[in-house]
This record gives sequence, C-alpha cells and structure tokens, in this order.
Amino acid sequence: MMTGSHKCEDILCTYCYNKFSPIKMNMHYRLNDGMINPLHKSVEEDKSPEEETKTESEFDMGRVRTSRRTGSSSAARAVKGKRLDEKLLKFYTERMGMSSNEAQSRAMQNDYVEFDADAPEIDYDLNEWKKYGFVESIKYNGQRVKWICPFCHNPLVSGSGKKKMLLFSVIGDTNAGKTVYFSALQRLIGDRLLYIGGDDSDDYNFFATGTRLPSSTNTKPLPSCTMMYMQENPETKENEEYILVFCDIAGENCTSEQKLKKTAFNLPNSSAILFMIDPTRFETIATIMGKKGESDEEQYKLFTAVYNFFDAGGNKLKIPTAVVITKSDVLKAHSFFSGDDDKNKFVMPYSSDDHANFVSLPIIDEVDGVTRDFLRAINKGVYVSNVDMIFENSKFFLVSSLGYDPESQGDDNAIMPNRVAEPFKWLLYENDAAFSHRSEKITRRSTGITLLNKKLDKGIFSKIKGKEETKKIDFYYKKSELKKKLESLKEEP
Ligand SMILES: Nc1nc2c(ncn2[C@@H]2O[C@H](COP(=O)(O)OP(=O)(O)OP(=O)(O)O)[C@@H](O)[C@H]2O)c(=O)[nH]1
Ligand SMILES: [Mg+2]
Ligand SMILES: [Zn+2]
Repeated sequence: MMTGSHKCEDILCTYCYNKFSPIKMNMHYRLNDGMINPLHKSVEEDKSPEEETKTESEFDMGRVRTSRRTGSSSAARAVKGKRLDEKLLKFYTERMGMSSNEAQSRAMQNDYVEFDADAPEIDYDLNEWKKYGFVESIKYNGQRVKWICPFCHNPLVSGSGKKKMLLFSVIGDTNAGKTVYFSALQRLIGDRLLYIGGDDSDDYNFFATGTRLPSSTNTKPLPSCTMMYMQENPETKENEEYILVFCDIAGENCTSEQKLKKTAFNLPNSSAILFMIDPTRFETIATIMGKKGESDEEQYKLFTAVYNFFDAGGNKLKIPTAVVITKSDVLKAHSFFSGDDDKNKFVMPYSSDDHANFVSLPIIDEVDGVTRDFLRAINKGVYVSNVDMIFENSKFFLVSSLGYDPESQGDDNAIMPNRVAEPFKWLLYENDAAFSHRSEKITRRSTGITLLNKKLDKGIFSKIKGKEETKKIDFYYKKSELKKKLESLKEEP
C-alpha cells in the first residue's frame, strides 16, 4: 500500500452505496469476454487433464505468475468462461430483492482480478498511481478492463476517487413532491450537468421525457441518477467538477423503520438529505384548497421512522438536512403569507436567488425563520421541534417545483419553479462544494487590534489609542475557507 498524501477522494458506489477510500483497499476489475484469470485454478482442478492442456494452449498461458496474493508461484492456469460472482449474487438477492434463480443467472459473469502493483500482467499509468494512490484504468494482459466496486462488483463511475462525490437522498411521504422536485432541479441546473451514470436519468427527469407528473415512485429499490456538476468559483470564474448522485425513494417506503431498512440503503452514507413535507396535508391548507381534510398523520410518522432508522445512539444526525415544504404555491392564499409582503415574496413565483452562482446565507436564514414561524402559526410547531431533535444541521425551505397547482389549475401551465435551487445550493455549501459571499466593514486601529463587530467599537476598545481605519472586505468562500480567508483579509494592509 502506498503511503503519503494523495489527491484522492472517497469513492461512493452508486449501486450498494458503500463509501470507501481507494488507497485503503485493492481495486477490482472485471475481465473482458474470453479473458482468463490464472488465480482461479480451483475450478480447473476438477477438470480432466485433457481439458486442462487444451485450455492452456488455447489461451497461451505459459507465463508464471508470482503474486503476493496467491503466495504461490505455480504455473498460471486458465479458467475459461463465466463464473458465479458471489458479490453480485449477494447484491441481487439482498439489495435488489431478486429471486435466487434470476440473481444466479445475472451473477454469472466474467471473472475479475484484483489490482496488484507488482503483478506482471497488470499495466497501468505509474504517474496516476503516484498522484492518486490508486488507478482507475488498467490493462490486464494487454486489454483494458473495467473497474468494479470491491464490495458489490457493479461498475464504478468513471472519475470516482478523483472528483468529490456527493450523494443526495430524499425522504418524504407519498405524493410529497419528491420526484417532481428532482425533475425541476435538474431542469434548473441543467446547463451545468452531464449525465454519466447508467440509463436511469429519465426516472429522475420527467420534464425531459415530456411527462410532467410522474406516477407514484416504484417501491422496489431504485437506481440512482449520477451526474457531473460544474460549479463556478464566483471570484476566479474557474470551474470545479463534482460527481452528484441523486437518490429518489417511494414515499411508501419511508413510513416505517422496517420499510426504510429494506430499501433506503443510500441513506446512511448520504452527503445531504432533502426531507420533503407536503403542506396540502395540513388541515388549514387543505381547507383553503377546498380539499376534504387529508390527515398529516402518515407524514408525521416519518420522523419516528427516520429517527429509529438512523439509530444514532441518542446523538443528533450530522448529515446536513434541508427540510423542504413543497408545493409552496398553495400557501399564497394563507393569511400568514398573503397579508405580509416580507413573507409573501417567498411563496410568489420566480426567485432571482435561484440563478445566483453563490449561496446567500442571510436569505437562507430568513426563509428558515419564516418557515418555522409559519408551521408554528398553523399549529404544526411539532414539525419544527422534531426536526431540531433529530437533525444537528438543518434548515427549513419553501419550494414550489411547478409554481402552480395542477390539481386546481390543470396541467398545461408553464412551469415556474420557485426557490427550487435554494435547498440544493445550501446542501452543496455544507459539503464544501459551493460558495457563499461575505461583505462587511472592519475597523482597525494602528495598535493592531482589529474590530469586526461595531458594538465592540465602543466601550473599552474605543479608549485604546491609535489611528482608526475602516475598510470594506468583500469575498467569496467555501465553508471550510471562511476562517482563514477572513483572517488573512483582516491582516492585509
Ligand atoms: N401545487 C403543487 N403541486 C405539486 C408540486 N409538485 C408536485 N405536486 C403535486 O404532487 C404530486 C406528486 O408529486 P411526486 O413528485 O410524484 O410525489 P412523490 O413524493 O415522488 O410521491 P411518491 O413517488 O409516491 O413517493 C404531483 O403529481 C403534483 O400533483 C408543486 O410544486 N405544486
Ligand atoms: Mg416519486
Ligand atoms: Zn458497490
């Protein structure tokens, strides 16, 4: 194993959602059709000597392999054809819930090899290995072979380990607006996205397929949607690339701990959670909409389910969580918003904030405050307290993916998404993958004491002799950079 510091990121498998460091474990590679793995001689030992000779000459495997892993230097023996891949079998049965017949036939695959820096059959770019501590691309006996997840043996996303990978998971009862939200978000940030996963992106972008309103999401475990995302540094205008993995879920699978455990394998390793709450379930809102009061009891059960699922040993969950009140268009008619311009602006269509390339934390705090106040005002303060009891780092958001209500207004309106990017951008910021902006006046005296807070400027500090100077600082920063940037700007002459 290589030591020292490498420019490598954790890899997230988009199938089994294991997260691991590629320098802490050997990578696995699936062989191409017709290729043979000399390590698996056990299968071959059962074969008759004639067959053995035939295989050997057919594949010209005369070379002796001295591998650290086998601990032997016996002549390489060939195994032709497909073998049952135990890891895939486990994945198909335990994770995908397939019947053992289907799982077995799907798990019959070409053999795999493990990366071994010293193995003579393995050819790779030494510079890549030195820089990152692992290699994605290797040639085995002269052929390029595809790398696979060492846990479940499904393919890994190209670029994993070199770019930061962020897993966005959603939670919410059925009909909460989860799937429509992902579609609206992708439409909004689409010019900075490149789909790089399998062919499942259509499951996540219904607007693109022409079907605006998806039917209820399938309760079977879902494939994830993997995209490359380009984030511009607002200061340098340079672009940084991230790999984003979106993971939808059927609301039906969110209502109990047991159901979550069967399907929500993505949740524990999430970088960010979107917790969706449907306001049309609140009696007050349902009444305004003329809907017969639907109960929010099922939706409310989610808190218990999520708390038990994470079982954080009495601690709060550290994963940043955006608690999103969806369908905010239906809130316009409620007096809490309609009677107050300062609040009303958060539920009216079109928000310029969605198009900024940085995150405004003061606005996010304002929306968070207004949403909490609203929930308390309609006697749903329990949502606020539950969120605070479960999540260590959460903010409330008001979002409308459509900007109108298809139930009362029909489904042929123009889509006017409102504040859709806000929770997403805040979650990026919390993962150090988006920028915020800070602008403030600092007062310094020649004694060297710098005063950031104007209140401190009075009292004892004002008595300190020295020439006072005021300067304005204005900068963009990622969360982890704030302290350092602030300090260096304060010290600058
Ligand atoms: N008024 C309004 N209604 C919306 C909005 N977004 C979604 N809806 C409605 O909510 C319905 C359900 O949205 P989905 O995104 O399918 O809900 P889901 O959370 O994915 O539901 P499941 O897949 O069953 O868990 C849609 O068919 C719309 O009728 C919105 O922004 N405003
Ligand atoms: Mg859905
Ligand atoms: Zn995996």
